[in-house]
Amino acid sequence: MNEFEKCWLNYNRADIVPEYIKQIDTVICESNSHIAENAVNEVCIAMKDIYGIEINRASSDKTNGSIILKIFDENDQKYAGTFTPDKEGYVIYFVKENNNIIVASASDAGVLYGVFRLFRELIIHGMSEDMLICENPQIPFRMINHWDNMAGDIERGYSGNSFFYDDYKIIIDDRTKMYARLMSSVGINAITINNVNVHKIETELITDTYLSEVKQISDIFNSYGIKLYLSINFAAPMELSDIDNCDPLNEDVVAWWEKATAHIYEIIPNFGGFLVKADSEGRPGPFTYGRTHAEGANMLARVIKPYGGIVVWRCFVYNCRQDWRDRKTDRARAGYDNFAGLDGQFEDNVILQIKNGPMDFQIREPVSPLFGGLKATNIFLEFQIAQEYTGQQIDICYLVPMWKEVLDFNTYATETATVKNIVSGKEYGNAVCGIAGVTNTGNDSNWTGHDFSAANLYGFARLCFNPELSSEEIAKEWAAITYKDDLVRKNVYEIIIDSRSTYEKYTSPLGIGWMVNPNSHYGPFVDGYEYDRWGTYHRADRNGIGQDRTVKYGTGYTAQYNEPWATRYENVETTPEELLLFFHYTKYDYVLSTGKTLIQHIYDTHFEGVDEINVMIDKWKEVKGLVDDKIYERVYERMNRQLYNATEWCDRVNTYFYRMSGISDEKGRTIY
Ligand code: GCW
Repeated sequence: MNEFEKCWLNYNRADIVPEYIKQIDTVICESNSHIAENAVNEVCIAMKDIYGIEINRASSDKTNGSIILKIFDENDQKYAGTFTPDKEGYVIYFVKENNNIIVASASDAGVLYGVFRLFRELIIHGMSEDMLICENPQIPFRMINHWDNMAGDIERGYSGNSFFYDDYKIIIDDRTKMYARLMSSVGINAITINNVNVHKIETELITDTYLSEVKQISDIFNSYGIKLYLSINFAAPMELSDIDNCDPLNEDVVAWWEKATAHIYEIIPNFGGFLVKADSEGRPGPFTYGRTHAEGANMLARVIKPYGGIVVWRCFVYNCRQDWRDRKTDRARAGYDNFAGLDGQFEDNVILQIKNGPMDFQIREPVSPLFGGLKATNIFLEFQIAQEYTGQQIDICYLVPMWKEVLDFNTYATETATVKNIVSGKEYGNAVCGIAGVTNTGNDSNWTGHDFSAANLYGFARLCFNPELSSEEIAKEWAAITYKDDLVRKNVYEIIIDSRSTYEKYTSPLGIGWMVNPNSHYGPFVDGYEYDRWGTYHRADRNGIGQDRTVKYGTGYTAQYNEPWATRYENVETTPEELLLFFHYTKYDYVLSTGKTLIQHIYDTHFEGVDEINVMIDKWKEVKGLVDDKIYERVYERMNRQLYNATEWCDRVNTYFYRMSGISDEKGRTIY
């Protein structure tokens, strides 16, 4: 087993133990469920690690000096005012007269979340006598997707190998539990443990070959309030039986799924459901049989419904065999073209999972128009916490600001249909909706490769719990619970807070995307995908650059948006400038709102991006000696790799456009 650290649960020892903490010597909890036991354990761990105080569990007749974990009742209501916690919400308050701290919820899972929240609060703000924290999670499903393969590698994994699998075997050890603690501490309640690209071997995860071990992981997850889900292979009946097709309307296929599903629930009664990538990048799906995605998803949904399971169906369906000469086929259109027409046709336990943008997790994309196109369908929003196109956990790129933009985006399906209102269920009144994140974890000792990438994992979960939190609040919170020293907290905050903008500056400009090395997706290669089949073109020539996605001259993509977006994106003048090249072919001498020409903007931002990394490195150097040397060195090493990468991006992009356009940098800096 690789060594592992505790990330944001590595509670730092407090220098001073406050009086109210010194008075506490017991934890009281009436429930004996596994989740409640873990809540009690978490109180003991935190008291010991943070304050050096060993406490014991006491019976409920003890009247003072306790942390009391309980099911919410009228007594708590007196303190909570008009607020009532739901099953995953909590109320936390302090009763001065007897020095008790109360954590109350409608369920044990909510109590557990409340315990984690309590100690976060104590570390960051300390406690006031009138402390009252009332919170319900805003998003019902807060899901993590692993792209882990049973061979042990992770698709787009940048933090070592899988901690779930090694050499086709399932691993269950202390790390599994630590992982469940970490996820539970920030309110994650659903996890898929295998890649959406389900190979032959992972197809067998739903069979007796692996089910009893999957159950063990599920039990650990359950004891922290998390349900386990599996990615499945739509062609499983073909892979695992004699049936020669996977047509969703074939009775034999349906019967096969019924039997397989009944067996899964026999072994794992609390199994969450299936995640499906179908007809996407070579995966099997209903299209082969002339069936729609509604027919495909509904077949599985009906099979799993009697057990309370759900089917999460991904909308990442597009033609990945395009011809670069063809200017009409537009990958950005694909999600909407394939799914908007199916609105209202899905079973109520089907959820469509939509990537935040219409392409593929680039540093800048518009919000997928599909969010505004589906009004009668359950939706999960999919983010990529793993930094596939955003620096691969070598480059620092704090993604929370980008996710906030997506959540706040108003689709104008109605006046109030922001993405966050849709995925929280507020907009259309549905309970089955949420956010899923492709995780950035692996078996590296610090879990996320770059120490600062943990801020993305943490931030993702915090946003799922409360999308109203600001990027700044989340970054500060994470830095405060991760690091003890004030200067370290401050400098780390300053390093990460604008790092998304820095990354954008030195990579692909104004929403154009890609320009990366094919396959690896790290490092610059301006024409890397330009003549390829993936449909990701920048179309640069000697006069300008950009994709024309207008109705008038281009692919017609802008029409997929509701008004006023459709008109705004259709016209160059009203297109948000950061997305200019996503929507319009633009000449190099086009003047931006800053007064700069497009070409000068490209040169300037690229040089600025590199300069900003140098500032980040200086800030890190200031904390040498204030963090553990091992941590200092591994972060420093990655920052230098980032500097190298940024310089390479800057020089290649600038040189490329200088050679294309023949226009010099007006500041006369070196372009090769
Ligand atoms: O962007 C692509 C990635 C693939 C990934 C796919 C997807 C799991 O490069 O590695 O496959 O997205 O989201 O399905």
